[in-house]
Amino acid sequence: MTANEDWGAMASERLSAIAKASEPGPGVTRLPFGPEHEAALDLISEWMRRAGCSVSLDSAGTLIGRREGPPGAPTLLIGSHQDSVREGGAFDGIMGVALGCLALEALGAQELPFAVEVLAFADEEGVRFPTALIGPRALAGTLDPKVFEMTDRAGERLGEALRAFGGDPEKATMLARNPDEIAGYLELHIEQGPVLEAADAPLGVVTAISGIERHRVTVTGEAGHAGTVPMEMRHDALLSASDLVRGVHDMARDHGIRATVGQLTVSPNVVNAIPARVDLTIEIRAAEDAARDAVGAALGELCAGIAVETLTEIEIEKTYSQPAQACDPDLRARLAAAVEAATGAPAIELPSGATHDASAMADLCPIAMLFVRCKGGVSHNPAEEANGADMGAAVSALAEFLRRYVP
Ligand code: HGY
Ligand code: MN
Ligand code: MN
Repeated sequence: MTANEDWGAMASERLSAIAKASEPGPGVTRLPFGPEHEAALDLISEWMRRAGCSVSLDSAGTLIGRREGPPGAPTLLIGSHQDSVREGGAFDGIMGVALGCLALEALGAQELPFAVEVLAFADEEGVRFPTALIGPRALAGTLDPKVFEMTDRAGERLGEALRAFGGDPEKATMLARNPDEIAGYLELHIEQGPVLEAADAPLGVVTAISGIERHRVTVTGEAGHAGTVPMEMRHDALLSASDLVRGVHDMARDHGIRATVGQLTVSPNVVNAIPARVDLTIEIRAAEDAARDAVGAALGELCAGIAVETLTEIEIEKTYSQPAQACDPDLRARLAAAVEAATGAPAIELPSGATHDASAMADLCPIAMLFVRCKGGVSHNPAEEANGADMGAAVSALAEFLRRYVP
């Protein structure tokens, strides 16, 4: 078998080549169902063929590389997403597809007692359309056909974009796999955080994937002249929103979870008028749903208190939620043993603050994730980087997992 560093070098080479399948500008911008996705499919298809797989595109736009097993044997799914955020990195998502193919390549012609499919999902980030995970949700049978009515910034419907790409919205809702035929789902992914680097560990086995909820907030005050209204008589929407941003931060910190006010717009947004209105988003994430629920429930009270103090009105509405997903203990143990065999060191275990395709695949089958060290913990950023040696170790660990695995 080729040494770790060879697989790592091949992974680096393939990922820098596919990074060019991007819109112009810093980093990688590869959204689903556009020319960049099309270009990426050609490269991924080649990776899959070199891994001994037959290649097909399913109706939800997922590229599938299948390596047959014995008749009637279950299928082990390995995958991640081909899309990126705008001006993102070259590893998030696509690295999991590349390493999955390389691990199969590393096995050569070795027969396995199960079939394997490598899956390149079209859309995990939900950047182009206000929804995500249509590929894994189609396989899990949890896809809501209403999402095909959602539109992107240019007004194109998701269903139209998918059909133009070679998919089929109607058939996509009939892709649900039979759980009895699926052994499990493994996802290799760059950590996107600083934990492995701080522990000087190349790889980590994920314990659970955080749940998420998102809220839309509207703060209504009163526009006024910046020079004539005394401070104590103002209904300043931005002052109120600032108290809310600080309150959300402190509450999350005190509850040991993560909260982000990622979007905020002020109106009328002029230098000499008191802000009349602020629209903002609050996103909270936690590896345990109870902690997230507690903070989510307390947001209403926080808003009410601030509204009274600042003489404004605050409306808050939950717009999205996704439960935390525990990784399967048996797959985790097998992955940890394979990591130890490949690296000579016990695997670090850690939760995932980011969500993944695995979050949706958990509705179909047992899931497990293997994290690869992330330089500086930087992700969703052109500087995102996983090094060749660590990726080589991940290929060897996954190949070792496949060699040992008996479903
Ligand atoms: O938001 C997330 O955690 C993922 O990167 N889409
Ligand atoms: Mn991402
Ligand atoms: Mn990702």
